[in-house]
Amino acid sequence: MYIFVKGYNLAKDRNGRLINIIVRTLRKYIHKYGILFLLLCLFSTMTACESKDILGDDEPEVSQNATEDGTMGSSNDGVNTEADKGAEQSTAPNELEDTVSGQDGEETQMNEADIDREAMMNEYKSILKGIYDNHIFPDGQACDWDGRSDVTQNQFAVYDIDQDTQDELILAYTNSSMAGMIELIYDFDNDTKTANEEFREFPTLTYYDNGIIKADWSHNQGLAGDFWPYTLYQYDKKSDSYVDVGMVDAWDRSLSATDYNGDPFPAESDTDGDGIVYYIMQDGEYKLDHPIDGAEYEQWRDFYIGNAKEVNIPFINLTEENIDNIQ
Ligand SMILES: [Ca+2]
Ligand SMILES: [Ca+2]
Repeated sequence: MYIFVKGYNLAKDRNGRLINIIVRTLRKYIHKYGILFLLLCLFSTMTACESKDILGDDEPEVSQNATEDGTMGSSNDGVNTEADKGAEQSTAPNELEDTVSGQDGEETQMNEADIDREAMMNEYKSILKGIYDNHIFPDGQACDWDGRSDVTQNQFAVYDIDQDTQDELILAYTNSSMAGMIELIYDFDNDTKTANEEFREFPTLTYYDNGIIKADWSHNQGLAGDFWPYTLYQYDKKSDSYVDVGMVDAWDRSLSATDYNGDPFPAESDTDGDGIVYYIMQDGEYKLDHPIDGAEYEQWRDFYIGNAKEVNIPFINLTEENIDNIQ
């Protein structure tokens, strides 16, 4: 056997002289043990070579399996090295990012594909023409138009203000009496192919990039001094509309020591002693019965506005040409 192995190894060196020796040796063994033994040797050699090839093909897969279950690295007799582990850690987040971005791309694509943009623009144009030509809002309410004033001084924008990837129609009807001034946001319902009113307020609004709208009141009750009362609205994805999250008013003692009912300034609530207290009303009812001080008010305000940035809506005038050009 030793001679056979030795002969085989030497044969690999393609040394013709030794091949002859091997052939002679094989003949000797064939004569002695028969053809069966020779076939057994050849089969063993071939099987060994085949196994090596299969292992070579499978190596990446084995490595991958080891990284996936996270257990083979420690139980694989050091085959899975620290370098391998490092490679796992560096590839896993990329795979995750790819997956996430792939989903995002798919979602965005689906949204874009789902929205009937032409129907949306036709609906928005119809609303704008109704106001421009007939001076009527989509809900049937007449615009506060005196028959003379320039309707093109009102403004509109097609803009995704609530960041739901779909453009809204924002209309600022301001060329009217104060009572008739209004700002409206319409959103397009792709299922019904109609526009829905998403928001309406007096047009002294500040839009923020986090879905908050600060709506300054058209009037001041008179006790707040430099502070102007307002209502905060927050975009609610579920209802696809803006929800009133609270209105705020204040009382500046330097303007009046008593309110309209004759009640005195709530000095006990003015802990910082600056002569101003605030009222946050979250149930929609105007009621000055729970004064709070500046720190608490600012905490509430910052919760909603914080570092959010103001959004400048790209308003354009309500002209026939501008209406026709939206797309
Ligand atoms: Ca939107
Ligand atoms: Ca105070």
